[in-house]
Amino acid sequence: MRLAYAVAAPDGGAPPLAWCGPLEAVLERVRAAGFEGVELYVVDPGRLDPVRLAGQLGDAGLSAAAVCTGEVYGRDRLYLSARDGEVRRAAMARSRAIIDFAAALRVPVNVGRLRGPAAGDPEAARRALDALAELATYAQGRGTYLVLEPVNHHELDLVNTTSEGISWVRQVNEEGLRLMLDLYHVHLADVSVPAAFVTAWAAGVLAHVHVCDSNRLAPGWGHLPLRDVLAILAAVGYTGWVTVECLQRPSPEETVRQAGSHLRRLLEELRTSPAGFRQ
Ligand code: LER
Ligand code: MN
Repeated sequence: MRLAYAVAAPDGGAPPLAWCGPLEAVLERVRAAGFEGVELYVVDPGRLDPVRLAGQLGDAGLSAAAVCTGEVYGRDRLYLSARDGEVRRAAMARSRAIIDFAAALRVPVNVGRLRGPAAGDPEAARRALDALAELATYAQGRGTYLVLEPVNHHELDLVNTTSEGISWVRQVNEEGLRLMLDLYHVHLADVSVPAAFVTAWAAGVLAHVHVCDSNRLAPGWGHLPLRDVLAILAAVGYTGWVTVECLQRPSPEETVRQAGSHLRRLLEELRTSPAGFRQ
């Protein structure tokens, strides 16, 4: 598995769960903290040049891991389940533009809050599923795919648990839609954190992972069973990205250092003494 850190693309967004700042300096610190990649938070792809960004990442010795779309809902309130056709069409147009951007970087696109809520509307799930099917086909045609992220019930009421996520991926049944798990949402929504990761892997759909700690701070500053999750991912042979997506508190500089050193220490323990990993 490869470690990435969430970073805001320079498009005017200010995501609370990613490092927002002058890109060159941010990338240098992310690399220095031991990360191999960045997951780019994108809200307005029209303001971005993927070729220039790819060059900046390469210069910093980093790869792009994925594109995260949470702020399309969080800031601009565009979402795929919207009853209002204009909001839905705008969400689709923005999603296609983000897929184009991600395809140029050869990375998948996260669909977390972007799918939107149901808010008591029995037709909302159908609209979101239809939109996902259309976008999955669009992504596949451009050589990439979407990763659907179950999100806890405090944020959304549509696809909260891992089994709901697996069920949606199966219903859409397109190569262009897979599943991702965010440890924070899993611990709030699922019965068992380890079982969620094992089940998603066994279903053959797990393609991306987000981590943080129980308080949404950097890994190691709370009490989530991150060690167990990494042990499971290593044991099953997961080779995808694990992105740190957390509150940038007390500062992004301290957060990235804590996240990098904690994760690298856990992975080193796992590599050198897998049998004793849980002690
Ligand atoms: C938000 O809680 C989140 O986890 C993002 O990855 C997607 O919106
Ligand atoms: Mn997430």
